[in-house]
Amino acid sequence: MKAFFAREALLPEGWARDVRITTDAGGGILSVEPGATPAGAELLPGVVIPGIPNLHSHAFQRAMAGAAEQRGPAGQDSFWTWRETMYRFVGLLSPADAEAVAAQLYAELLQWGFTGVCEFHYLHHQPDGTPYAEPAEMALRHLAAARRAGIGITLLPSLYRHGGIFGRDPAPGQRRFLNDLDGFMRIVEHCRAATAGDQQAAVGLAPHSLRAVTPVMLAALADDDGPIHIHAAEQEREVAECLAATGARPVQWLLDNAPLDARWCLIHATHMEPGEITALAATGAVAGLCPSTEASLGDGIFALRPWLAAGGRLGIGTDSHVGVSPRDELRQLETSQRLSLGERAVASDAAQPHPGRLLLEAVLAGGAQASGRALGAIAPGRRCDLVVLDAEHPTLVGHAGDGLLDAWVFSGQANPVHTVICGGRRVVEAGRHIAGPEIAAAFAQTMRRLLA
Ligand code: NGQ
Ligand code: ZN
Repeated sequence: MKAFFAREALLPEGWARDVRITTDAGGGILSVEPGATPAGAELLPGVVIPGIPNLHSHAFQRAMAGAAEQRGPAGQDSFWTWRETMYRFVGLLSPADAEAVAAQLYAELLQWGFTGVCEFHYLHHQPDGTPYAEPAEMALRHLAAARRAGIGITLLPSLYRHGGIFGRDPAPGQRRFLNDLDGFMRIVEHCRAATAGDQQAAVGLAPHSLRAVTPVMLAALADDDGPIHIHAAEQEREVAECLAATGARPVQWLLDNAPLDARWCLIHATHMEPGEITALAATGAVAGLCPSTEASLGDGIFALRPWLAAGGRLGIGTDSHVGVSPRDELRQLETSQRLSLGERAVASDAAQPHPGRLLLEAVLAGGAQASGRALGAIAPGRRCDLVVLDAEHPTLVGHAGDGLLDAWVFSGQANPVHTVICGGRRVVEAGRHIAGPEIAAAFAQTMRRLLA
């Protein structure tokens, strides 16, 4: 048994002082005692908040962050031209590359305070589409990277069969993604076997999108215990294609045809009509928001206010990894609302005037639900995932409580995360990942080759 001690920590009941947190050998929290003494405990140097779940990652895209920004030859760039670039890039990645890139990404996520990642993984096969000898090779590389970096992971093998709604032929650039249901389930089973008994890992399912699966396939996955993640309603064109093919918008189609409930996470859900917002919120499904990627790809602005008013659950992901910090995702989420509404402090209500606190608590709960793991709170039975903010850092000094969370989210560019504990293990010290240099060296080697 190990014990940590925090002078100040955010517990489910609110801010508490002199908190002693004991853990079991597997990295779960056994007890949380405010008003305790530090005797025999490791002192956490700062203000302690729960580690934040990242509910949407395509780790390999970390390697193309910043490399797909220029105007295309057709003179107009969009989500769809970015996707062409991404498909070309996909062809270059070996399993070792994928692992090196993922390890770098996961170390970065930890340094910024993400302690769990949902890896929405569809890059399954060799460049010509032939499965690897181990069909889950690429997924297992991500598991290896997560273990190396010390981050918790929810592997979400993705079912990808078609190239457009519903049942269009896939494009050559999608070859590495494709499986039939049997091939897909084999990958899921191998992921489950590799993570059995591992408290730092879980496995869910990810039908990629209504563009990639058929209604029959979706129905076959919908019995699973979850989590079940699916991209939905990210781009206007996708909404128009779904309307033309089915007579319904993507979220409405899912409401009508899939048993949406708390197992589900709809990634993006950017374009919803008011009726879709209230109906989706009522299912208990999580909206998986990826603000920096949604801005980068020109997706649109999520309707945060009506979603919150309807009691909608939400979490954040870094998706294409143009951003890698919870701070930036939360800032972008609130700031995009300000730009579109001409107001400030949109993510607030009478009970909680601080957007920093309101958004943090929302994404802890929604992110934990979407991860299918015991995350998101400093409480017995949860994973011991702790982020220690350096209260003496110039970004935070003089702030306290909810005001300190606002300062963390909305002020400056530096990173005031000092220490990160993940599954009871110290993985970031003095702002640096403990294996950072070795992980970065392997990443640099891969990047020089990929971009040469
Ligand atoms: C993805 N990314 O699966 O990586 C997608 C692009 C698609 C985002 N949507 C591919 N941000 O949706 O077809
Ligand atoms: Zn995605």
